[in-house]
Amino acid sequence: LFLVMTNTTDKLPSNFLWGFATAAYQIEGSWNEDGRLPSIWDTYAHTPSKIIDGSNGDTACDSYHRYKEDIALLKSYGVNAYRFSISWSRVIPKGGREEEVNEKGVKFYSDVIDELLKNGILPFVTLHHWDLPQELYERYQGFLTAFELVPDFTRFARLCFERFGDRVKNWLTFNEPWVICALGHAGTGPEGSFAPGRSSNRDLSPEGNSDTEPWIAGHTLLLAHASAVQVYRTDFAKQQGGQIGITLNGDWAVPYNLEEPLDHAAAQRKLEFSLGWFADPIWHGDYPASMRELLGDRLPTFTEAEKAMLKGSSDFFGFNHYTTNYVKHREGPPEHGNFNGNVGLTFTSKDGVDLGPETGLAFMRPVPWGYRALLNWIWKRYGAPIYCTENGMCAKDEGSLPLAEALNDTPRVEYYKGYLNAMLEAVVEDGVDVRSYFGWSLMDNWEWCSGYGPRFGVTYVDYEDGCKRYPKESSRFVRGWFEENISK
Ligand code: PNW
Repeated sequence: LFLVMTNTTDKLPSNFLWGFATAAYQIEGSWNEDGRLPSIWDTYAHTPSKIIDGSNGDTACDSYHRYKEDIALLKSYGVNAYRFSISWSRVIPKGGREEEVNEKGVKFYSDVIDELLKNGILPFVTLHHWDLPQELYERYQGFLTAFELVPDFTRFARLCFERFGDRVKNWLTFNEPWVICALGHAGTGPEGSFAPGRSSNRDLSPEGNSDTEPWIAGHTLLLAHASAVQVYRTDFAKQQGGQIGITLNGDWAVPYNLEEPLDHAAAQRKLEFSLGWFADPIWHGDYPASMRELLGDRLPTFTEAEKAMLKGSSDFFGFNHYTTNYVKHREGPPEHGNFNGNVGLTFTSKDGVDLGPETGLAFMRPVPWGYRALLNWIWKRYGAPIYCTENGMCAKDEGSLPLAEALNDTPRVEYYKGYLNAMLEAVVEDGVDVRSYFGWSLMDNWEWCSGYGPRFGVTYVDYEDGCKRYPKESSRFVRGWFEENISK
């Protein structure tokens, strides 16, 4: 008997998951309601001069109160899945493994999950989308202290599996470790500095060491990921029948000068220092050789037992992708205090021209073919099924458009058209195993250090009018695209 799996269609498989994504701190608001305590992002946003427009997520999109409306929107968009995150300090306000559970917080997520299922929408849940309980940062500097953070995170994860795992079958441990480590522990400027805001740059932070801390934080994070996955697999996966993974962010890198071997090496290094940093330990059992070579002892080492625990610790490859950049080899000694300069990379436009047109965030240029290229790179290097968990854009100056114009969001429609077709080509022409797509984001929301200016939503949120929601043209486009491109 031969079972030959060939792609006989030019469509996505009928069980393909699609929908939109959000994160707790960016949409919920109610930062001090029903027993929630602050996370490092509350503290950071409440610190003067950290956020471009001086805003914070105190109210955000008010989704804590409006989640039913959000789910009704999702339903009207025709999605079959929704990706959201759980605020750790809402369910365990102080965060620690001995600390009390906040039942009101647990009930909130339980209600969200029930409401989704009632509407035929699969919950895809991120445990940690950057909002570390403030208490844990004060107690032991969060990700800088592995022997505390790992058991604390594991207990938080266990609580979520216990309370929600009967209904949630798709879990992500961490969202974008690279951002936590590089932007949170080696910030270089106001726009590239995220909570907890540690950096060697004393204008930005009273403490921190950008040469060592990102690698320490990343090491802790990998161990916490592996530990949570072990708990899930040992105590929950079989009865609950779910899967668990991690989501990594990666942008495609193009050698600045195609004739220059050093630029080719730099582009490869850029991918290894972003995706490979976390994916190599998870799929291959250790950090990429290029990282060890460049960082030496600054990069912590895994014991054999840790390597064994990490290897295979993700059922799938969660992937967030936004853009493509030129990368150039950087000559000279490491540029201390600058994440990329430190590893011999320069990001640069070529002769003043970038790969794509400008958007609302300086580094995000739409380059659809970069998506296809990077999906192929991941598939070739790791061979794991890929779940696209974020992709989307904010248009230049969109934040200041009047409502009627904002709803007619042609640049976003163009972006989705390009990127969705590139993903489809990766699947049907290149044979890459992609199983989900989540647009970022369900609605305009609080864009971290950039505040409320950049609008990433397929839904407009009128912050001046009680966070009223209005579907944009892009919501209809994405729906139509999937109706056309998923096999019946
Ligand atoms: C991702 N970078 O963030 C996050 O997962 C979302 O919460 C966020 O809203 C979305 O992308 C849009 O920005 C990133 O500087 C933030 O490389 C910054 C970077 C990458 C991803």
